[in-house]
Amino acid sequence: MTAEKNKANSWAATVLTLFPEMFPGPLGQSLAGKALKSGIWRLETVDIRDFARDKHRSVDDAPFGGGPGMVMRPDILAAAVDHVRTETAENGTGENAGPVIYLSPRGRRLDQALARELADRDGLVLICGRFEGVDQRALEGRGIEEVSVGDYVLSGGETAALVLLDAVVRLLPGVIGDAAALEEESFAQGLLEYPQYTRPQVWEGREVPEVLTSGHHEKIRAWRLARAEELTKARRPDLWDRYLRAAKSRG
Ligand code: 4GT
Repeated sequence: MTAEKNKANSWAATVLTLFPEMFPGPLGQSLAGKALKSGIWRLETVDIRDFARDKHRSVDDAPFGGGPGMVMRPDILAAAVDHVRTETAENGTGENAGPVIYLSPRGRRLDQALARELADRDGLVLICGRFEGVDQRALEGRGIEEVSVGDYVLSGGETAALVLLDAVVRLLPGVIGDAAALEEESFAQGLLEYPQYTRPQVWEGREVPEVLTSGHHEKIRAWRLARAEELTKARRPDLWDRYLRAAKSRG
């Protein structure tokens, strides 16, 4: 496969934002950063302000009905979305840009299952809101989906987009070199991670659980599963219920 074809086929994130300099930010480091440099995924930013038409390049206006703050204009945002969709349709690869997602506390909550779904697409178009958010008509008019990274309020969608991209990019084929690391996660599917230990074997009088230094791989596996189950039951009864129901339906 040529480098050109490889590039055309790599997973692509397009981020629409008023702060393009926030990207790749932390995703330029470590695992995701290496994968970005090696072409496993591509990142493009689109400055929403480039689609403003007046001399002040304004992208927001006061909310109809009154109230505090400003709202992102639907015409400017839609022009930016249309530009991205037209570009990906015309780039000769026949590739789809993937779903267009507005990061918002109202959206479907991001979890591992959603991260996997998104990693299986050709890419993503992410819209980062600022101010009091975007005009509702832009979301409806362009069939934009919504995803939330959790039940709290952020001052902008950019940090939410970085969280989503981190969760998705590490699932792309070839990003985590060690296949065993991903397999280990699926072994513990639906459970919190078991506790980890490394050297020194005794630290401030605290010892590493003996089984972990025993070399008995089956015992280690059983110990880790028991700890993962114990932790999940105690700290995340919601996950524990789901885990039990999944185990029962498997029989
Ligand atoms: C929370 C989330 C998010 C915000 C979340 C529009 C203006 C939304 C500020 C933005 N807050 N975005 N994606 N929990 N704030 O995902």
